[in-house]
Amino acid sequence: MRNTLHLVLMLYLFSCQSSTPKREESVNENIRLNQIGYHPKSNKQFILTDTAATQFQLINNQQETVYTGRIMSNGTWAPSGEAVYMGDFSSFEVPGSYQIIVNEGASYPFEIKANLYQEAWHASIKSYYFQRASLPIEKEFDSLFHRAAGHPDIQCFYHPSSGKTSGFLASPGGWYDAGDYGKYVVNGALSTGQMLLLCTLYPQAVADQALHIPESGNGISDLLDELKYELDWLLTMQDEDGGVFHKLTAKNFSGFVSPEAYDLDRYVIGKGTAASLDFAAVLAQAARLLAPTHEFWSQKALEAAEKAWKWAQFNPQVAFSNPDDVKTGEYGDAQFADDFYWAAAELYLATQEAMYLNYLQSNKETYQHQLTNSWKFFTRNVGFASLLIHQELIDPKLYKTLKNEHLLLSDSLLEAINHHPYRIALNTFEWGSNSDVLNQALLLCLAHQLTADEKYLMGAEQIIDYIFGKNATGYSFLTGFGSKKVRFPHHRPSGADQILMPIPGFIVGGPNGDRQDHQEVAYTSIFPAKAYQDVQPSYASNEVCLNWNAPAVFVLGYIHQVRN
Ligand code: G3I
Ligand code: 9MR
Repeated sequence: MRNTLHLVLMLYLFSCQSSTPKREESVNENIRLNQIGYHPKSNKQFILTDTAATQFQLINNQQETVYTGRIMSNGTWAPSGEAVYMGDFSSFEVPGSYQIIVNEGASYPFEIKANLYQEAWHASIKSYYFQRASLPIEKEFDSLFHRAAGHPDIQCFYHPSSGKTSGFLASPGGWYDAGDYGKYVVNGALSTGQMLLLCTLYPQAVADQALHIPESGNGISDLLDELKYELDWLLTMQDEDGGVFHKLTAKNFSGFVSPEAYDLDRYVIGKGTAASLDFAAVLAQAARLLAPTHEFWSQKALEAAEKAWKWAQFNPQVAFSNPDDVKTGEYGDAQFADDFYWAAAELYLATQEAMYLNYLQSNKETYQHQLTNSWKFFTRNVGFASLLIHQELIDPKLYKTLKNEHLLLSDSLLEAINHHPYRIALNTFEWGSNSDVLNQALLLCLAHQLTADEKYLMGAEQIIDYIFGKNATGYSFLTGFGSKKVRFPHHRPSGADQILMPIPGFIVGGPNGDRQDHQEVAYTSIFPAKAYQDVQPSYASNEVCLNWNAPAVFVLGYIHQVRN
């Protein structure tokens, strides 16, 4: 069976390669553009390096030149070590299939069309289904990537750091965090919270049955169903006293084995302020959203959230760091102001109780976007976003202040984009840099939602161009999509399944100048914006992760809603 699949895939890949490009010239990889394409109304730019060209042509699939434009210099960019040039064909709006042609060759083919991102967006959500622990991925829901259930997690040991000394915890379900099989509260809560923001704005954006998952057909949005799979797991991580355990992992990362082949004991590890507050925040957020469809569940979720908040009031400084015998992901965070803020915001919106509002008013958080480690800092932005989306529930003065600050931040991002050789707003490339650009795009989408000013939407789209190939590596960073595809992500299920292609719908970490895996991986460039290797051992540039996909789900979904 696997051999037949292999053959089918080889034929598939071969047919893709032989049908593109249409021009005889081979593809010039120095032309970097959005390999999915462009919406007719969006900015349409591409980047060019190593060129003497002064002009470009846009050709259609009959090889006719439909547009000619000038190549301009965007200056040099230190993070990639390149002289960067750009072409712009924004005014050309005719749907169709095209290529860019310059002296040195042709680009990958791409499309101009409406409804551009639906497929990529749905895949980015369905990736969470493939991350489900304790459940088989049924053939019925994916004929290629089906697999047996992994990690029942019904009898997990308590590590001493959890504060418990005997017994077991039943903690089934939830999503694997990333390429590893750990389940981490802080990161799971943040990722779920970011996607719940999209559900708040567009509750019906993902219809029931749109994703083809086990819950499809139950009358509820498939996105909400997918998020509830994680929320139900989060509920199992609360201790009787209201505090929330930090993570459920083995003591070490496993080898590249499939979920069902996993054989390391699982432990409930740590209990702390960040986990408790992020749990409180996301469950209060979900309680509000799921109340119409899951009334009883919502009451329980809100009670759990309030209990976790109370625990954090009495335990406001319990930081987590890995015990000596634990080597899995840390998600360490010793600053809790942002977590308190997010939790207070969601609890206020869910209950309208004055104490939460008092907290927000007397503990103002700086309105900024700190880069890298979004689970550490971005939680405050989820709180801001929830408050802004619920203008009707908050004090007009608070709304006005938050809105002004949001637009100031968004304007500074747009300013940075307009002066950036690659038309993005990032110059520092660390672990998970793709999530940094995506979180910037999320902020711009919200600015568009608050103002209906197209410039913010265009900024978000330019950032998405980067994700799908208009970047210094030329890769399209969502698995399964684009012409220059990621093939070997650091993702255990994809690595262990004998299938040539990785599971689709995952955003990989992206360029990382720190290259923490340099002993295992030979990087072909040490320029930070090019420090990316599509090889399985590259955990520092090519892993996948819940909190890297979540802003992609939000941004692709937002663009899909407002552009079509
Ligand atoms: O910010 C500093 C920078 O100032 C300094 O120059 C640089 C020097 O190495 O380090 C930077 O911090 C790094 C940080 O990421 C931000 O880039 C840390 O060294 C680096 O260890 C840290 O990596 C984290 C990684 O786990 C290792 O703990 C990633 O942020 C985080 O996303 C990643 O998360 C893992 C989970 O632990 C386990 N599951 C997979 C997941 C994704 O890889
Ligand atoms: O495989 C691990 C990956 O899932 C984690 O995110 C990453 C975080 O540190 O660590 C990976 O494990 C590597 C370990 O940290 C160092 N030795 C090589 C391991 C991967 O082969």
